[in-house]
Amino acid sequence: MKKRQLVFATHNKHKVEEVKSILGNAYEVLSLTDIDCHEDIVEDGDSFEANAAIKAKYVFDKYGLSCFAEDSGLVVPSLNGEPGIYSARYAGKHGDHEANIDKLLSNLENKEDRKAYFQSTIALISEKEVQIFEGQCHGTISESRLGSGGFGYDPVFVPVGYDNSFGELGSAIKNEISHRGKSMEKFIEFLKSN
Ligand code: ITT
Repeated sequence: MKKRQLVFATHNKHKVEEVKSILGNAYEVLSLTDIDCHEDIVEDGDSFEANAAIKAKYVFDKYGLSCFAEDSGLVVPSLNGEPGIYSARYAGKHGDHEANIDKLLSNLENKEDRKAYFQSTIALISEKEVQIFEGQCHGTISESRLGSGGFGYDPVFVPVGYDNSFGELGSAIKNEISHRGKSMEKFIEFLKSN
């Protein structure tokens, strides 16, 4: 049987890998590279939801393809919600994960409250209708990097109930408990019922 194709409007190859692994074999996931879209989509919304919808709408309007996009980030309440929607470019350059972690650790140096959560917001668009699916994963920010697996802030994020960071826990555990795992679970339920 031919697999159902899903276009995932992202340039982030780590997200693609995680989403493919969470979705399993039932779907074929096409990234922006796969559909030959190499433009930078300007994410100028003021929320995760707005930015996810901007990415999905861009692809829908330009290519006429139903697709989904995900906007995610790390929220640290004691830093007034930073880095939040600016997580990918917290230290200035988009996707400079090492510099982003350095800035986060430095800003948390004198803070007792190191609680944080990851947010994942998926926007699915088909025939102009947008559906939103959300997931969160709570934890704390470690004093220094622990492990080197995953991507982004994974080496400094220790999820509730664990002593290890996402950088140490491996993809199977991460996908089970992560923000993306949770938003994808709701997304998959929706796909199954439609
Ligand atoms: P696309 O917009 O192309 O999907 P992106 O990396 O720019 O890719 P976002 O704008 O959604 O994606 O920013 C997400 C950032 O949040 C990401 O670059 C990391 O810094 C952080 N982040 C999100 N999920 C994460 C995760 O599971 N582990 C570690 N960091 C994560």
